[in-house]
Amino acid sequence: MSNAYIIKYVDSLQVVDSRGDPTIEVVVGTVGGGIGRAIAPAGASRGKYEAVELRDGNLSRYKGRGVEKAVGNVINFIAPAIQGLDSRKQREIDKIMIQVDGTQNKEKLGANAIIATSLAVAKAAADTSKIPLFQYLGGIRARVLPIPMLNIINGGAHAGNELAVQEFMIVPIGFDTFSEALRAAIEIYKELKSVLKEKYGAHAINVGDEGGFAPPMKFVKEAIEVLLTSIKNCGYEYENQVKISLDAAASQFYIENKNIYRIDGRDLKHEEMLEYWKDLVSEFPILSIEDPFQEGDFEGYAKLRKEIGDKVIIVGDDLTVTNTEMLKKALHINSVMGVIVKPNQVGTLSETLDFIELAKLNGIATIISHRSGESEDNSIAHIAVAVNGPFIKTGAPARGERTAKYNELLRIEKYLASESVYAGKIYKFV
Ligand code: 2PG
Ligand code: MG
Repeated sequence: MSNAYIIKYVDSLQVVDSRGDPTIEVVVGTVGGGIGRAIAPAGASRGKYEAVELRDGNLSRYKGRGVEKAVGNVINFIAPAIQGLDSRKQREIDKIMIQVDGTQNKEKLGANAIIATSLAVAKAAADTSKIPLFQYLGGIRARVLPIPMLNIINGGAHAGNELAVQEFMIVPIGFDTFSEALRAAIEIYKELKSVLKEKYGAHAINVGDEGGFAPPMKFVKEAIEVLLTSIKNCGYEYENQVKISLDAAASQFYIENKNIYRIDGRDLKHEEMLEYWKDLVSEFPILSIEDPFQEGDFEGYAKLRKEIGDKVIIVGDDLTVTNTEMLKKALHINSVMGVIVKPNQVGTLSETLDFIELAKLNGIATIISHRSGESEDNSIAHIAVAVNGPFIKTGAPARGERTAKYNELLRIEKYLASESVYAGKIYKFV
């Protein structure tokens, strides 16, 4: 039994994320000299049932957005509880943090403190073994490079425009390798810039939180049409090569006291919203729609799935919040065909992997995902390959915090060489 994996120290500090907000970094070191470093991301369109991101609330510093309490929690409570343990005992370590926290939603220590530690522990163990994180997590099975969903037009809570739908993504499915798929996406992203500039003027090429353009548009169809034009101008086919995915993030344009959805300058009742999605799907080559209704509406998702599930993947994000209990509820009434996986929504790596396992066992597609507030941390690229895809969503192919993930996937593909498989080649699309 080697001592090399024993956790020697756990340290933490406040760093800054891609939106200019403070966030927490945790560093874990093992006796064998392994080092793991992880940074918590942060969402803007957060689900109601996500684990709690602890912020200081001290308005005289960082307008209340500081995470010094979370940093203190790592140093004062988490470090003493896990130092001296074997870093490979991920489940045990995650359980200890859950116990030390003692709340349902990790509000005491903060899910940001816990997830950064949980990921740093895994990275420290991988580093001690001198193998990449994806192999440490996935072993010899890990070899499928995920299909990227690239958000190249930003709306909703991520942009200063009038688009109700939050994300308009291109999905390069019909390619032989991840790098070729990414190449196509990059070409389309650059083409979109020209198309937007020509049609709407220079101010249309400003970007939103995830690196996609945030043009002054109001209508969902308008955004889809410029995407299709850009795909076509690049010489790609949109039925078999590059598809479109949407994240409606509908809770953001749902007006609860009136029970309506405000989209495209109209107020739609539930039934009308359902018809809206049906029409859109019959008109455009849409691969998936994430959060088409507000987050409490498990039945609404199920109804839509029944109507259009033979054509598109209905995806839960705010609905399922990387939480196995929520996914069980969704499975029970057939609400979703795909789920977003965000480690910080639940707060530990082992709970994230359990969620992925539950989804996979039930034939639900997993989309490992970034948050709108990100950093150079590339853990999700490794998790996506560790669990063999099928999808990853991590923004536009631009801005360092987004390219950190794409670049890591390029490195992993090169590392795996002929062992690697692109998920687009083996995934069966609806
Ligand atoms: C989403 C995410 C990531 P946020 O809704 O899927 O794109 O946004 O991190 O703001 O919740
Ligand atoms: Mg979402």
